[in-house]
Amino acid sequence: MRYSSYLKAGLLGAVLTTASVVGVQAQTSLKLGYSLAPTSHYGVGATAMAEELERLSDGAFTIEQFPANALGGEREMVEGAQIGTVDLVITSTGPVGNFVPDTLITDIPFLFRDYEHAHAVLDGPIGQNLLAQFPDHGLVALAWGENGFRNLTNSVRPIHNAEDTRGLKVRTMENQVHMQAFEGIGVLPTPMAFPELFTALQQGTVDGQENPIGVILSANFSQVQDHLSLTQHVYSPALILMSPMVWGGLSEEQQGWFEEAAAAGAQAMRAKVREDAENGVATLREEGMQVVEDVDRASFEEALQPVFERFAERFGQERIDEIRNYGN
Ligand code: EAX
Repeated sequence: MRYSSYLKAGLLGAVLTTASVVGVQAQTSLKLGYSLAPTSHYGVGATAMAEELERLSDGAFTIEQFPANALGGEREMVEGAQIGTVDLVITSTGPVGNFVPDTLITDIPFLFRDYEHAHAVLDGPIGQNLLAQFPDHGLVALAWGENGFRNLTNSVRPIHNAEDTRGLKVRTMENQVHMQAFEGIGVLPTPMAFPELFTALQQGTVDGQENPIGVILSANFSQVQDHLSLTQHVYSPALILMSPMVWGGLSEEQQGWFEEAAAAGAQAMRAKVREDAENGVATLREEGMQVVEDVDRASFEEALQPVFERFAERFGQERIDEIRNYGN
């Protein structure tokens, strides 16, 4: 009896000691990089993810944010995740097709009708199968986030239809699908990393660029671009990526926390993208931009027909239609 209670007390002591030691050792801070300001949709998503992770892990994991390209452009951050110098990245799919080629299908213009359609595809089997491919390319994809529908801005003239874009020099992301599409409608595509873009617009190295309203706001492009056209020519997904170096060292339970926290981050990101898309145009007008709301989007789709044929050869018409018609 005596011996057993002694044993119990001893065991309890041991358990408590172990618990407190583990608690101290497991307090890990992870570096998360993204290209926009903390107030942007990426910042809102990062904060929601960090809060949920801290809650789920009882403070064992914290996230330190590196906004505004502090860890480099998106391509560099993804490379950093591969080699383990960056733990977590929120990135557009811009450069991701250079790492996981199958994701390029999601960058096809006029593929997604609206936000609901995009969410259904990405959260459903098609999107989840794409996320499952990342480990084969030295990356872990925790969730699809969101950047939003992209709109064209420029400093030369108001754009009402595809014809108006002819001969403009437009910065594109470092993305083969986007470059081919712009070339197809007679634009001179100039691929460039996002951190160089503001200066390139300011100095006139390029005439224009295209991005979701939230990015145009966050990056202060109204200071260097006079015209905005609500072309909504392509949906721009984002991804929450993790370094396999960190992922591989986690228990299954811990990995689950990261997935759950990333899902919460993605939801918050989507909500902020929507808010900016709805309210941001008025702000950009106040900041002096001339806005063309009534864009002839059909003219862009028509001009893109030859490019769509090339995409069909590359990705398979069936796979493209599967996304296009999803949920119909
Ligand atoms: O991810 O490079 C781009 O235009 C992206 O849309 C931007 O960095 C936000």
